[in-house]
Amino acid sequence: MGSLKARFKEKADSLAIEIKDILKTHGNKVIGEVQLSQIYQGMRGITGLVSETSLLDAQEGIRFRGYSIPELQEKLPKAEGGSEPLPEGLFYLMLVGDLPSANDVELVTSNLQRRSHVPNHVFDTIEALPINSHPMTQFVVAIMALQTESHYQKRYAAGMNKKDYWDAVFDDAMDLIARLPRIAAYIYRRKYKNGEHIQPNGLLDWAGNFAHMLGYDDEGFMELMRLYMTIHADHEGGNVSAHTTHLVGSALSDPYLSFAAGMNGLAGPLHGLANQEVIKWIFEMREELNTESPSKEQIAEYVRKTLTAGKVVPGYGHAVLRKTDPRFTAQMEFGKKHMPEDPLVKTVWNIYETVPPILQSLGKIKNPWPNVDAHSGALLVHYGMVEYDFYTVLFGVSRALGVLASLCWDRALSLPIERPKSVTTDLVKSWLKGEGEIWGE
Ligand code: CMX
Repeated sequence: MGSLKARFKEKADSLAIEIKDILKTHGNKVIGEVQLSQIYQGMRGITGLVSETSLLDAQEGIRFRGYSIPELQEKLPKAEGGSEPLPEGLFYLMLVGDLPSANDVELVTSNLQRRSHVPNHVFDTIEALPINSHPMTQFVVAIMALQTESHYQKRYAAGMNKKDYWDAVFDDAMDLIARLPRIAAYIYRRKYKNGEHIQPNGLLDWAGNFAHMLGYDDEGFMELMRLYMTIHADHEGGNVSAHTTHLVGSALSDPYLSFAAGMNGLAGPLHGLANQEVIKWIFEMREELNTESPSKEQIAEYVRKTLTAGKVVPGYGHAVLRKTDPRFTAQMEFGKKHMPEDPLVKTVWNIYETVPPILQSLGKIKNPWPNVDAHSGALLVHYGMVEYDFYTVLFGVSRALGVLASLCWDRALSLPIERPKSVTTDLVKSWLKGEGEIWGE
């Protein structure tokens, strides 16, 4: 079997032919209708994108190339002595579409190790930022500084044939995934550990080495990182970080520009930043109530207070999901196995029993159940990572696996520049008076 790049290209070429055929025969097939309310309400429920790497079902949750999270935990190769999947294996699965063997994953790990050098000017750029800059700001600035290394940008400037776009995107995607843990760990050690940096350990897997560079060599934390990097990697194509990366990439911006844009979206509190908001909210609750272990009644009272103050309960609700997020469940299982008596983790479980009926009683929230962000912070705090404003960077490193695999597919399938139609309310009003023609009628 050839290299990962060759396997990807083979799969992409065959799907491109299939898609051409599908569109030739069924291109006019109507797959849905759009109501006026949807264009004012975040395009919720409008199918308008193709993303090959994963698919979200409102009731069942995420499946990566058809595999649920428990199935990934069972079928993907693991580190020696470990029981959580190696995220490099998920990357392979999302990119190629087949489950990797242990040898396939080893090859991805060593390929990433070879590509992991971060040039000094990236660290200098991070150092130029005030230390109190938010870690996500430092992360995005560092990704932009790293853009000097883009194969795509250089080859495009030299007149690359459009048939080769995918090839340059593939190399940039691999380089970025290889280098992001080093950059993220640098930001963490700079901001919270007096700039005492830790050199990579080339004998470790991608997530294990990330844990090591962050300063956590505990095997439990390494296992948590493997699970964390796996479950946060992708959530189909319409979420803000995935959609933004795809959209910016559609203008043929290189993967560094596209991924940095996606990370700016991930930094929003309704998206990835919710993971820091959850722990901040729980810490504030504990401080206000002066207890490490608030009762369910106290939690309920605090939730009502949060809602009355016009704030969201972080970690709850979802634009597509309509049940408990299986990514929450996977983390709950991890907690039961590794830290069942941890008071913060138990508080997360008590919140899970308390919040949904309260949100449900409001009558307007479509999904009262927890999402991925409701649990992750408590597991990190257990191992000593209490600096919650760093959490979204961890999410970002993981999300690179999904959105960059998708970007490879975008260019390999030659998807065009994205450009949906927008309208003004004046035009809507004229439609309603019967004066204008509504598209599609
Ligand atoms: N707490 C309080 N109110 C909530 C809520 C929550 N957790 N979730 C939804 N609502 C409110 C909405 O703000 C909206 O109120 P208004 O009508 O007054 O504007 C109403 O309920 C209806 O919203 P919805 O259709 O159920 O939810 P949306 O699809 O619009 O939004 C989401 C989805 C995730 C942004 C929202 O549930 C939310 O803000 N949750 C808290 C933040 C969070 O955990 N985000 C992380 C999501 C996962 C991720 O991307 O990482």
